[in-house]
Amino acid sequence: MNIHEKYIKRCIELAQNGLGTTYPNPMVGSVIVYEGKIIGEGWHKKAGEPHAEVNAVKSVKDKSLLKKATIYVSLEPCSHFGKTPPCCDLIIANEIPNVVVGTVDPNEKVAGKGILKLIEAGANVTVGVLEEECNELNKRFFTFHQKKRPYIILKWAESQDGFLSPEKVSNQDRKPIWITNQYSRQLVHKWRTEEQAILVGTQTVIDDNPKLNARDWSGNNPVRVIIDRNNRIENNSFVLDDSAKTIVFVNENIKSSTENTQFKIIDFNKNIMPQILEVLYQNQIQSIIIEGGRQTLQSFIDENLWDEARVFVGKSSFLNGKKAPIISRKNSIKTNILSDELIQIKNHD
Ligand code: AOF
Ligand code: ZN
Repeated sequence: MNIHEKYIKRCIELAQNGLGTTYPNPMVGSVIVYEGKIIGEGWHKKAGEPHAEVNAVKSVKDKSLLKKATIYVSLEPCSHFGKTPPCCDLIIANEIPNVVVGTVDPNEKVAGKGILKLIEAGANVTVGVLEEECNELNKRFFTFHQKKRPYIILKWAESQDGFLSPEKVSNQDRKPIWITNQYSRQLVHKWRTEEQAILVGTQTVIDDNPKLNARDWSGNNPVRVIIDRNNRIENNSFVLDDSAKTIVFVNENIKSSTENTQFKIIDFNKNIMPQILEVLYQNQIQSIIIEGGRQTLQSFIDENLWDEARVFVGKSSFLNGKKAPIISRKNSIKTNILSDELIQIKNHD
């Protein structure tokens, strides 16, 4: 690892402090180095608040050193007036001579203009250090801007023998049947705080009556997204309790929207995937975790509309029941959470 990589790696570490709180902004970290020592550090904490570079510059005690320093940023410094002024202007105003950038900002408002502005102002700019890692850091933000849809994570739990649930016994309590252990379940709640939205289909609401919030981990609740073509979910379902922002896709508006619960009509005679993703994109939702059931998950797989799958395999066998979705398991990494196995699959298409 060379010197530039060492400091960009530190930028990535700093940026990660913002996981789950920077939406719709990316996670960004910045360090300022003078004579081989870090003299300032900062990261972007929350949309509307100062960018990483601003916090890094602010943290430098002796501002006169900036004129001889190098600023490292995991993402290209911005060139536009958004909720905050351009970071390029700050770098230029402080006469920081050297700028090292991890990766180019995919946001059309920036997209190379920041780098150009710095070069035109006479800065010595290096671009593309640990580029892949910097892109991975903001996989949600990059997917949103480049593919004009949220980053899609599929999640399910299956039995040893590949079932999502056992043969239907009467489940009058509408409670989920647990396949995984409590540690895996807590991890799922952590994941919910990391994504902007969570989606399930009608059958999952009818069978399990899930709350779809993050109870076992502190952080933001995701926006709940429900596909309920024929308005079949009951009014007393937890997902309609108005306790979190909720979008319900229906073919006909028979329930009225409230401030938190919005019913949106889409055309179920056409492919619903692009319509749903367009509404999510328009709502600035950069990432979504799809938590079932089989039909919903399989539709995303069949349309190749997914970026990652996280599959838990529990220790019990059901012998029969509802089959788990079918997905190619190449590019997968396996880990163990006590008795559960977690298979993480990346879609490289
Ligand atoms: C940076 N450093 O730390 C971040 C950047 O509305 P604003 O002013 O907060 O601008 C948001 C946009 O700025 C965001 O979409 C992305 O392009 C860039 N984010 N840029 O120089 C940062 N968070
Ligand atoms: Zn900025």
